[in-house]
Amino acid sequence: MYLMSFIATVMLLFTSIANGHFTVEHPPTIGQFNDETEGDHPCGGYSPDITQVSTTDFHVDGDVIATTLTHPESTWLYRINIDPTAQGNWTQVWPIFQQSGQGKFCNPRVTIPREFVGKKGFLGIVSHAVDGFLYQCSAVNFVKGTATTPSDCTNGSSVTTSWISDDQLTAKLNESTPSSSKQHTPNFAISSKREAFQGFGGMLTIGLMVILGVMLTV
Ligand SMILES: *[C@@H]1O[C@H](CO)[C@@H](O)[C@H](O)[C@H]1NC(C)=O
Ligand SMILES: *[C@@H]1O[C@H](CO)[C@@H](O)[C@H](O)[C@H]1NC(C)=O
Ligand SMILES: *[C@@H]1O[C@H](CO)[C@@H](O)[C@H](O)[C@H]1NC(C)=O
Ligand SMILES: [Cu+2]
Repeated sequence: MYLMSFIATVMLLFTSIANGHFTVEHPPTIGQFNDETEGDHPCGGYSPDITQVSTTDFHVDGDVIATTLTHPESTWLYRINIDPTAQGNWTQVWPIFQQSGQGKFCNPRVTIPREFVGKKGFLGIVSHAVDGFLYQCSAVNFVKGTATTPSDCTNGSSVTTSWISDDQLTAKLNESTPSSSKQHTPNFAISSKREAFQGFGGMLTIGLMVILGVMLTV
């Protein structure tokens, strides 16, 4: 009985640590999704070139941003720029907000200043969660009008949101260089810890903990 619940607890712990960070359903992101480099500014480990990527139309009077969060909580920044390599000079396009609860969050009415119509650029989504900052980018073509909301634009049943301020996220509007500096170090440390946990080290730790559990219960 004790053993069963102990093992269940260990497995639960393992599952929560092995989870990814977040993904974007809409608009489509650029570059291969990589969980390990999602903390790399500006696009999660992908160095974009607007001349090399295909763009998705994004309607300035209202369009959809849909994400799936695999952390229990995150604050979010939506930002755009028209730099060919997505460096700096970002414009914020939605107030920073906090999501509580894992799962899908679909925002069907993100608006963009009309001066961007006819321009190609990037929509960047930044998550500030328990293991630091995480990034994804979509390459977009800003067009007039309002998008129709797709039927899969839904919110997870346990997801709630609230307005919040987050100075560190706001500072990301001015960040231009890829974060190879000290700022990235805490992120890296956590991500390598997670990697180790997922690998052999993790199995060994869990094995030892289970053995310990057996010894404690008999
Ligand atoms: C920053 O972006 C805005 C709008 O995208 C543009 O008008 C402005 O010239 C840019 N500034 C710099 C320094 O590139
Ligand atoms: C998701 O929830 C937000 C508010 O938290 C709401 O503005 C939005 O419309 C919801 N999305 C859908 C698809 O209902
Ligand atoms: C971005 O940098 C400019 C110039 O250095 C500064 O005036 C502005 O306040 C900064 N914005 C944010 C959001 O940090
Ligand atoms: Cu994460």
